[in-house]
Amino acid sequence: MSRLIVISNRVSVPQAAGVPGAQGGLAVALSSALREHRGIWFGWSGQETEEFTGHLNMQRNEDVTTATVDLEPQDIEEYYNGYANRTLWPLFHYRIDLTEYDRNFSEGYERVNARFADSVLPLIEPDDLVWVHDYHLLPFGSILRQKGVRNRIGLFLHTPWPPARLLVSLPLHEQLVSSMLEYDVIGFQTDEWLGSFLHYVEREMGLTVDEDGSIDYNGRKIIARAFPIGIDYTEFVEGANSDEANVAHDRLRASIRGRKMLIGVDRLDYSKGLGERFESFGRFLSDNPDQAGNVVLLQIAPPSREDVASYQQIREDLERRTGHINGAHADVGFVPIRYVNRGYSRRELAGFYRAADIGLVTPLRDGMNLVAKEYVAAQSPENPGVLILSQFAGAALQLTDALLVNPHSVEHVSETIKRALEMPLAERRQRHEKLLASVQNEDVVHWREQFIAALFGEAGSLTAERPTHDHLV
Ligand code: ADQ
Repeated sequence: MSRLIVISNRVSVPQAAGVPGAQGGLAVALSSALREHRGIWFGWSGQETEEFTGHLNMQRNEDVTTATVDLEPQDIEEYYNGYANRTLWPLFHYRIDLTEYDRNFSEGYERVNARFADSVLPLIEPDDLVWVHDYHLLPFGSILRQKGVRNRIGLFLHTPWPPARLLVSLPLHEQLVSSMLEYDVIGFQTDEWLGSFLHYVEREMGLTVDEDGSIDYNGRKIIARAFPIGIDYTEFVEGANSDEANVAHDRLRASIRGRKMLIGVDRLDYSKGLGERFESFGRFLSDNPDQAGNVVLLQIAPPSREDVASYQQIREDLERRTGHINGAHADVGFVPIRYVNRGYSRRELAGFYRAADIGLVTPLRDGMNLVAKEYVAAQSPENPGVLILSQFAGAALQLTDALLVNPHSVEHVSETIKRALEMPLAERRQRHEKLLASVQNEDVVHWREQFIAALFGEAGSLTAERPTHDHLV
């Protein structure tokens, strides 16, 4: 069996389930794949060092080997805060207004990708499968190729891929995309992002895309395909039935005193549409004075990327909006928006989801959105809540039985909240049953097996000089 080498910006050291703050579904899924394949997980430690040495910090936890390196402050500024989070993240979420182009950022990005490649190179053996994750590492595969690595290498992009008309605003866009064509497999969350990518390579690069979606490039065939990510369903449901989840559920229900509750859980990020969500809830309260005092929105939003100015602005903006809406609608014993900036364990979150009558998931653009799937998985089938989901989340392509909304329209979202609150039990159950089947069947294990099978090499995707592997999975 081939080993699996996972490369991602950050590495999550495996922890036992149930530990407060234990890692999320992706980390759990990757850890179990690494365990099965005797693999290694490589990435940045999250730590700073004065001078980059490439020293690998190797650890073994719960049968998974992790290898991390520290980065210099300039690397962190230009690669992580710069090109990854000030250039690619906003551009990939269709926010060219927030996209910053700076040559130092792109140089830092290339430099850190090369440093990562140099560091991990001695760990790669000829038969290993290499699985690279996300927008931080798009050129990583091409750098490994330059260093003579002939292994199968795949990339999975967790974010959207922007339409070609937006992507061409990125200086050196063609160089970036060409570097991605050194992978054997390129995975996207949905057919929509895949379609944008294929459109770009056909129209901007003049390449041929075959019927099966594979791209002809320099005599090789690259598989480009959608692999929608899911949650670790089994682990999540187990957590949702735990004592910790029940305590969190009961505590929250008691505190809302028989009112109806909506829940939002998101990293504090402009792509999540939190400002628009608060405005929509405010509109709902204004349009339905009979409901004022009976409905609460709990928004959990842990801060992220605090060194980037646009993230500081969103935080201030949300505090202002919360104050404004609460000021207009609160009463002595009632505050309509509970806005909380901290993390919770996955089990507590599951209890909170179950306590909520409505899951309000309204990103302006999202690669997938796992919160929507977690909300569905946490509901009690006898009395499930209603999922309101943005049509611009990747998850909307699978969760078609949610109430789909345009998050930019405060009227539409406000009316949909009303509809969800009034939805009869029979309809809630019917919708939930279908949503649950999708979340359960297309879980993270399914995702990872599909990707690894494609990476392992489907017929026609291996070139003659690459080793053939026909003994895995
Ligand atoms: P994110 O943008 O981080 O992920 P999402 O898919 O919603 O978005 O995942 C967030 C995760 O963090 C969820 O598992 C959620 O439970 C957890 N979380 C959020 N707030 C929390 C809190 N306060 N305490 C504890 N846990 C919290 C990126 C892409 C998404 C894509 C995922 C996976 O932007 O589109 O779905 O990767 O590919």
